Amino acid sequence: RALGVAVVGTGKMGADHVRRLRHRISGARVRAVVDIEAERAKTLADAIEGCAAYTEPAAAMAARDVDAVLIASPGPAHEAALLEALDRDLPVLCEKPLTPDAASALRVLDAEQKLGHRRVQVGFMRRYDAEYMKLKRLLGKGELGRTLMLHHRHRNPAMPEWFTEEMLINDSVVHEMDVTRWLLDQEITAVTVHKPASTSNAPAGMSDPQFVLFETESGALVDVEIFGHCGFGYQVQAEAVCERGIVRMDDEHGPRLTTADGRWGGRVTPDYLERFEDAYDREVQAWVDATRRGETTGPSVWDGYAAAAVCEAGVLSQREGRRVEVDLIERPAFYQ
Ligand code: ISE
Repeated sequence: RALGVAVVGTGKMGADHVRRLRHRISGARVRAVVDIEAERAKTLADAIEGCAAYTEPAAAMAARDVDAVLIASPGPAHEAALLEALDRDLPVLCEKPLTPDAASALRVLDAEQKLGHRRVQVGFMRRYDAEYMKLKRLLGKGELGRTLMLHHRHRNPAMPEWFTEEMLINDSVVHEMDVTRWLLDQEITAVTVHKPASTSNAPAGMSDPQFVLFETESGALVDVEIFGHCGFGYQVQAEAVCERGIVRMDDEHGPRLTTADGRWGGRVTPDYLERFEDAYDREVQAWVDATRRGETTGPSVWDGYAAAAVCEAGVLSQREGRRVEVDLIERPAFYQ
């Protein structure tokens, strides 16, 4: 039968996943939606056949027709929902960040190991983006030799008003932490955050853009430009500098036009939901398919923990303006 999914959190991301599960994904049904705002959950559930509304994740997880959980609530609410789902041995797709800090991520790591099998896929959707997958494939072939540097650019048109300076690191740059670890197949060992001149579009108290430097186990240097209020659109680019060549992914995902007024170029996507639409679809379909086979694949709790540990170093560096080493436990055999 189709996988019965409870979606926890019905904000921007949760609502988009509900739409995706209903209209773009095969083999799944939305059976429950959960939000602390009861009215919001009810309005959403009322529009979906066979779907009930809840304000408590545990109540939704206890429902008879719920087989799996998609967590899309704000990061600080993830730990409780994850532990509840693991306690019930329910498969989970958990939006990034896994949890807001390394200590809470470690508690989830412990709970999954106690359970004895993987149950959680972490929502690092860039691993499912066609261009990142191409980049990963090229680097993996070995023809280009070792990767010496990675340059990332991550630009958002504007951030919501509740977005803090720390979130530039643990909500936005967390994606580059994950893709860097994944592309290079190694851990990030230290982080330094620099703050260039700030745009006047940034809210009071937020220095924006920021320039983040990662060091990795092999000695590769990785820089990230994070720009929260660039104004023009949503843009994610990466360039790998290798011993025998360069691989670059930029704005090629859309068509490039030459127009009557003598210009050429493409359109910049307005936000991440559009830019990564295909990646989200591929990610959620992979989760549904694996879950129905009784498997858990994709980014693991270890990946979520490692990113949280790098975030912690990043936020400290952002605050104190110095290089901070990443404090990581040894990788358990369970996650090898
Ligand atoms: C947001 O939460 C995301 O996950 C987006 O992918 C990222 O680009 C954005 O900066 C974050 O705020």
